[in-house]
Amino acid sequence: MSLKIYDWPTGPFPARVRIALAEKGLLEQVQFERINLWKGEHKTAEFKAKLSYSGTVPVLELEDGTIIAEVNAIITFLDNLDDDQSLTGRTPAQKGIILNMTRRAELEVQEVISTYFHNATPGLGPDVEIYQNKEWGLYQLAKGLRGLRHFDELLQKQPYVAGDEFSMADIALVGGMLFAAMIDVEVPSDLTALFAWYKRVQERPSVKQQIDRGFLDGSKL
Ligand SMILES: N[C@@H](CCC(=O)N[C@@H](CS)C(=O)NCC(=O)O)C(=O)O
Repeated sequence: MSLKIYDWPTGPFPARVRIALAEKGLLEQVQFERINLWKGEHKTAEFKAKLSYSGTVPVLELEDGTIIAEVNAIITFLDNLDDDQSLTGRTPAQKGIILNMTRRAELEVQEVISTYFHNATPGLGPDVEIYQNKEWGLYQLAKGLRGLRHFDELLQKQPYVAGDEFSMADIALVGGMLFAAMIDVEVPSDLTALFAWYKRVQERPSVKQQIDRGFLDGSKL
């Protein structure tokens, strides 16, 4: 099987798909094609028509030309290629809880930090950021910090974001931590359960590889 991913190598959203690929032993089967976000290649009419109407990466293309965009959709596809749905849940209840907690990690952490980046910082530059609202961006940053505190409280009671096992929900929270690091959002040091969890998930080669990759191209973005 050969898979193609339209990618931004330093991006915290594509990093989540790389973690899932490594978990499923599929990293070597993927060809990555770089989309230059600084040049707005993800906002062209062609990209939106062929790959993702939302104008974001990553996007997966299968051998037969089938397109799957959105991190959770891509991870769900990858997790269903074998008989062990280790990332998205093996029982109906696990599937529900994992999706619930994955969306929570996105809505309360990664996506709001991303909104802060695109609205209250120069983001991807004036050619790409055609509308910015600094006040909204700062409001979202505060929400993201509250979200991290919520996950710290949750992780005082359970080892992983969706319960006893590592899952797609942990990958989503790692995405939030990576985004925070990339744009220098400081995670409060008193969130000790969150940091203990971050250390624990880095015992997995899939996660450690992504953190050790650091930020490519010599710059953070
Ligand atoms: N909801 C999307 C979000 C993806 C996303 O925001 N990706 C970033 C790359 S790390 C992006 O394409 N940003 C460009 C932009 O928002 O202009 C998903 O889960 O795939």
